[in-house]
Formats: sequence, C-alpha cells, structure tokens
Amino acid sequence: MDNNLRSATEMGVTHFAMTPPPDSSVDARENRVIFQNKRATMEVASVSREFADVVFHIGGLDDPRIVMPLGADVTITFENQDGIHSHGWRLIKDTPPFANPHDAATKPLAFTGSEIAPQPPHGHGQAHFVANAPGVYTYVCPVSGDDGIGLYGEWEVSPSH
Ligand SMILES: [Cu+2]
Repeated sequence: MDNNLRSATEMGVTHFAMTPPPDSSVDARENRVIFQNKRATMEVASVSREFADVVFHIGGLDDPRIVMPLGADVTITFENQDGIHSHGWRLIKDTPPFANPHDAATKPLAFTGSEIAPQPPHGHGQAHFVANAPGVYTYVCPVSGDDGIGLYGEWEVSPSH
C-alpha cells in the first residue's frame, strides 16, 4: 500500500480518486497515471490538507501527470473534498511556468468540454471530451489564483502511445 492510500485510510478520507482508474497504470514513483486505450474514465478530487497546498487527487496521487493516447474519449467525475472553498477543474492549452499564475484560469480550453465549473464544498461535477490533438496541456482549478498554490498538473496526449 503506498503512502497516499495509507494516509487517506488513516484520515478516514473517502476512497474516491484514490484507486487506479480503469484501464490505467498508476506509476507512483514518476507520479503518472497512464491510460492504455482510448477510453479514459477517472475520478478527480480537490483536496485541502492542513498546513499544505490544495491538490488534485487522481488514482491516489497528488497532481499526477496524466498520459493517454490521441483520440481518447475522456470522462471525468469531480468531487470537491475541500470543506471550506469552492474548486473546479479545467484543462487548458498551456504549460507552467505561467507568466502570471492568475491567468491560467482564463486560458483557452485544451478541448471542447474540458472543464468543470467551480463546485461548492463537497459538490460534484462531470466533464466529457475527446482528446483529439496531441500535446502537453495543464489541468488547473478555475478559481483565480488556485493554480499558484499547487492545484495543477500536466496532461499529455501522445500520438505514438
Ligand atoms: Cu480551487
């Protein structure tokens, strides 16, 4: 059992977004979640920890790099596990470092439909889109400035995956 899973269990946190998504491999050492085929279904949770940054959990990892083949059909179920602040999810056409972190929330979407509007504490949302262009993108929280506190990760769409 890796550290993320163990600490979550100890804290009594839900298993949502803590187990490998279907048809993926979770590489904890490289902090990556790799999808093997063109159907990528995953749970994403925004998590606030005391004395730490807010992060996204996917497959039990913090802000992992997501890798998937070109043309993948993506479904994301999002849960805001922060009990105080609103958070959402947005995949943008840009990579860090951002010239101005507060701009990340307004950058163009990577794909049509690749966003989940900010949800209140314990709120849920869903996104469905097709990753139909190869490249490296970034997922961020659309709440202005949250990307500056650790709430983002990279998303790779590989033409030769
Ligand atoms: Cu946020």
